[in-house]
Amino acid sequence: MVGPDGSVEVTGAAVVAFEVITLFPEMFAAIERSGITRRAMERKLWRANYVNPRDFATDAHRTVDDRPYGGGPGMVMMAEPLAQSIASCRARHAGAVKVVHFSPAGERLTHRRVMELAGAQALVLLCGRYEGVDQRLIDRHVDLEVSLGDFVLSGGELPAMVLMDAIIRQLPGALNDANSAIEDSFVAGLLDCPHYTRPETWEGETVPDVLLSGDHARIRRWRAEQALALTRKRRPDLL
Ligand code: 9D3
Repeated sequence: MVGPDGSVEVTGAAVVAFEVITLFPEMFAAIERSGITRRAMERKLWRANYVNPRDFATDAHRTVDDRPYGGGPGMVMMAEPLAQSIASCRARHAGAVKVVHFSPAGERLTHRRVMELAGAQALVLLCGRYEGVDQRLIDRHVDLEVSLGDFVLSGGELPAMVLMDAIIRQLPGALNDANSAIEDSFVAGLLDCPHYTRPETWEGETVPDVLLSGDHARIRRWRAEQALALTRKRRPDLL
């Protein structure tokens, strides 16, 4: 509901609780402190709790990783501190929670998966570091493994924030302009048309005449043609 002061109030809407398991909780300031995600948090559309597996380590050095059985480079995250981290997350939620592990071996994240996960009440986001996580922990506790694509990152935190951002902007009331999320999903399947704003001439380049015509039917048609042409050129796989 839009109030007289332009504020957007959402009552009884879906609220997503994220339980984030990470060695670097401070990274998540990126979505808590800025932009749409910050505003959605202020509107209480989502909340996050951060669990550091180091808090469940048992030695003086608070060790959470160890050398891989069979040898090889790098270190592996130990199962027990992660199992206890997941248990502490589950304990905060009455209903079912879904455990998502971010891994280069996961399935590629898609809009379809984002929408499915946006319906969850609580998501446990397990962010790995080092070479990976002990496979027994994954087999026992993880419901879904997600990758962002075929490039190498330093850990699961940025992928977790990508998923959180994608979910949050889909929550009713997260965007001021009600049309934005609808149009996002309407055009899903096509790339967006080009956009222009003032000034009308910038460094000798003008805005396409049609956008200044005021003929909204023509503008709609032009944008659809541009979107289709760009998709054919850049992402023919979408057609
Ligand atoms: C030597 C094999 N590497 C796997 C491709 C080792 C390795 C590299 C990077 C193991 C873990 C990582 C850390 N990456 C993630 O945790 C990760 C990730 C990514 O690197 N790319 C795309 N999506 C994701 S989701 C989590």
